[in-house]
Amino acid sequence: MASLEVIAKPSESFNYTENAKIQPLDEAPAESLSLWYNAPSKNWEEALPLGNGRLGAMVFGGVSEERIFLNEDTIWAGPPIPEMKESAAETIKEVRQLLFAGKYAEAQALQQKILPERVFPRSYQPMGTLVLDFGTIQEATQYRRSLNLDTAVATTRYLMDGVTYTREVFSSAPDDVIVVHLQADKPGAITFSASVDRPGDFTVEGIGNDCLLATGQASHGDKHLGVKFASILQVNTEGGKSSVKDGKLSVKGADTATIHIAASTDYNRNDVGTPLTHDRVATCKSMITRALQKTYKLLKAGNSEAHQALFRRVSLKLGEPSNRTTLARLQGYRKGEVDPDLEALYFQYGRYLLIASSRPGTMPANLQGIWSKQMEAPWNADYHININMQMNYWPAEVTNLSELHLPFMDYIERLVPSGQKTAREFYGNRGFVAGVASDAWHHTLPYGKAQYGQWVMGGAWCTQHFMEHYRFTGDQAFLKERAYPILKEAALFFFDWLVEDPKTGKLVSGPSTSPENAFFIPGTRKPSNLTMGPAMDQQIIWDVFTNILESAEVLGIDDAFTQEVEMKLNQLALPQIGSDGRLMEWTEEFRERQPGHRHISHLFGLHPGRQYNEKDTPEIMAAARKSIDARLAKGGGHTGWSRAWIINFWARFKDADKAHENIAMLLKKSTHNNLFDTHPPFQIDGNFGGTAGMAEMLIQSHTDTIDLLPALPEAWANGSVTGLCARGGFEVDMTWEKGVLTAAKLRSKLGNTGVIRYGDHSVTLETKPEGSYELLGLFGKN
Ligand code: FUC
Repeated sequence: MASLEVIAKPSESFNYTENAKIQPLDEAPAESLSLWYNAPSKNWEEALPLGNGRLGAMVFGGVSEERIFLNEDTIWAGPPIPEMKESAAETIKEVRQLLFAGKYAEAQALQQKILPERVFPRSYQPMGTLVLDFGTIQEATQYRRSLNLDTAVATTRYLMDGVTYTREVFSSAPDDVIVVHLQADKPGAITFSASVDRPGDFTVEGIGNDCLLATGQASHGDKHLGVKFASILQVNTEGGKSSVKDGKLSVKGADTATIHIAASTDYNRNDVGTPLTHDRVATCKSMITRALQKTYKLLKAGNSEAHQALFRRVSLKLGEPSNRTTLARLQGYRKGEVDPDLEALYFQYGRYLLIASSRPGTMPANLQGIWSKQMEAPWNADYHININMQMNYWPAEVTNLSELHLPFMDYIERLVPSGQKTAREFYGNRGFVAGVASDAWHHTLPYGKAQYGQWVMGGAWCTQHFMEHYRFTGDQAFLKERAYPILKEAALFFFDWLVEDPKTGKLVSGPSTSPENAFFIPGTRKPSNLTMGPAMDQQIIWDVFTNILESAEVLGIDDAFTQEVEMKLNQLALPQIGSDGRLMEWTEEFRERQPGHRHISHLFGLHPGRQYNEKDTPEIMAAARKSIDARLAKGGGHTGWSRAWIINFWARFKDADKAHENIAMLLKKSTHNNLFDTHPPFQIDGNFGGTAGMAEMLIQSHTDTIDLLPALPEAWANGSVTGLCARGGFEVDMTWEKGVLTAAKLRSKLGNTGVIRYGDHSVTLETKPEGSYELLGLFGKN
């Protein structure tokens, strides 16, 4: 099966029909950094996401009924995972000979024979759906629902029968509970029943007169028995009464009601084969007890404070806020209206989503962050590492959320033991390897069809993130204890994996694919995928090797290993420019089966790599530009994440208007009404890649220079940004008018020397730790 195939069950409906009549409140919330709507969500893709990194909620905001889809980030259906049939070491030698001899079909057929089976589905799954039934079909006026990105609270409010109802929901990081608070401006007006359901293994029982206990296990029917979980929903009322009957919780005549939701699972991230044995119910109870020690006001304040400590590090102003609903603006934008403030909102939404789906100690953000509605999510909502999961983390460092990068790196380190086993037993190599995708069960064997499965670069690509974390933070202990060791593991694999191309004597990787593209075997109309030395492989290996040499220098390491890295780097084949001037995706000038393919893998060295830039490799930059032009001319960028990647490419080309054109395409074509990215279907990588791309237009630091406003488009003529980060431990604030920088301030965290460039001006600045510098006056002075 091609990895592009999406499994969706037509029978599953996530639509909501509102039974009450709704009259909108057409007044924007006071906080302009809000998504807001004047009607309840009609479907999941209009609902508003909340999360504390672990517990996710999608709030529909209905009046006759509230629906809140709940997730917990470790709820995954379980093994079996792909299993090894036989060692590939000997076969691979033969496959390589066939590929060098141009016998592509034979090579691929042979490789296919030894690939483990794909096991599908084995999905990340929902924890359940909470339904609050208000039993009302009357008219609600002044209706508005919103998500405040600054406070991380979703609010639904309306007027009915002379009573204003307000419902607030948040997922608190400090208190580790989801909180749903209902209030009315008249006493005794709150009456509803609450139930929770899940289309899978699930039991609900009442405890006392204010609690529901829900327990279950992720699975696919009786297969893939996975993570067991418990969840407690406890309601606290002021006035009125609560009762529990037949798995339903009822509240009658209360002044306020606050539902606290806690969850605990047996997933053991440190040893995934050995589930945790703690008492999950008792854990939930103690979480609820702790939460109950705080008033609602305190819980809410704690949630917002913790969120703002991260969120407020960066501000971005690109245009004037609007009084129209987010949906009206998006609809206008889709028709061609200019709305830079909506783009700024989208940028901040990406940061909001990262804060909500990835916090130190949680699972990393998966293909859907933490928000998934289906028991069989598209691609299992897994951890695809042939671009998607990496893209999730592209905004982390530059948009000042460095610590949120950690769950990703923790996870990659947890793959290492499995990746070492795969290296040793499947490939007969040292080091560690991980391929196209993994999941909660840490499998690393290649699997499925060779066209996507036979690719050994996923883990190595992820090691780049460790190096980038170091470059931004300057954390030498991290470099020594975490970045260098994992880079070394990746390199050891390549030492044994690379072979000499008999034609050139250069070292090439293979058998491998250029994700997930196909070419026609020369002289035939037969598509094939496997080759030796596809451009992306070579560029990723270049990245790993050069990162090692750079860190070895910082750490003062010079040994047999680093010498071998240097030797192999010198012998590494690097991508060539084809007869048509494009950067070649493969070592031969094959005809591509899909010239507009969504993966633009051979431009890795441009972004997220740093191999190519105008100063050092102008010819390659020109060739890369031809490659991207050709891809776009043939319909490239048709998935959300592909479009987001293209923004980043154009930013690196410093082509501001092309970058902006692609932001517009992302928002017009690949964005749901709740601003979630759509592949289609919903996939969160495009949100993160879009945010990263916008940051890349405002600041770049992947070369030895910090570039201010390297790709400022005409559409953003006036604006300001604070708190963007640059490599070397810097933070930058900028203001510009009519496209010209009018103020720029740099804060140095580490006291490094920085070379800062704006247009044709550049300055070398010696800094002190914690020093703050106005830049504009300095340009032209040295
Ligand atoms: C990659 C892409 C697909 C999809 C999947 C989850 O393999 O090729 O488009 O995004 O990941």
